[in-house]
Amino acid sequence: MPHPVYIGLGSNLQDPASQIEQSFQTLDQLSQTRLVKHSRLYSSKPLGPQDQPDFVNAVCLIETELDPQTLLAALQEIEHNQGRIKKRRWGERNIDLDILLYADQKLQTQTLTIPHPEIAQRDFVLLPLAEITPGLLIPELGPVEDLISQLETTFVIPLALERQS
Ligand code: ROI
Repeated sequence: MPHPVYIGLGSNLQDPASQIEQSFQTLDQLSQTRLVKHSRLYSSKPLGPQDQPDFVNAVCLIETELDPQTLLAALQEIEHNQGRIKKRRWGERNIDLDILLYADQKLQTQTLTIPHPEIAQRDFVLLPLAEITPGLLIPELGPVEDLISQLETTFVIPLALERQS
């Protein structure tokens, strides 16, 4: 039985929008996996050092038969194949793929924590999540909209809108 899994995508180097689009495609081609839907692309102010470009963020829902560790390895391979550049901690990168939620599983290993430990603090994750699955329940934390309402001002804007302004 395939498991529903939410993936967060982020990029702020080397044509971020195409980096994200390319990862959507690759995820859909992954073995035992299909892309169910993805959010719009969002522009967001960097969390961390401010002397770096704005990010493009998105999330997608996949269905996969890969277990969490195998999926993590597959995501790392996608990052590697897209020529993952990561300049510094909390710094700029050309592609970042995070497992946000894996069905309703909770998991904590050396390399992987599910749900993603920062999910409740990251508007650039929560807003696209609420777009594709309104009312999504985050294990232990509640509906995604409640988490969004607890965050301060947001600098996360759908990319097409930002380009118009
Ligand atoms: N900031 C934003 N806005 N979006 C990200 O995806 C992102 N990813 C990161 C750090 C550098 C912490 N900041 C980010 O890894």
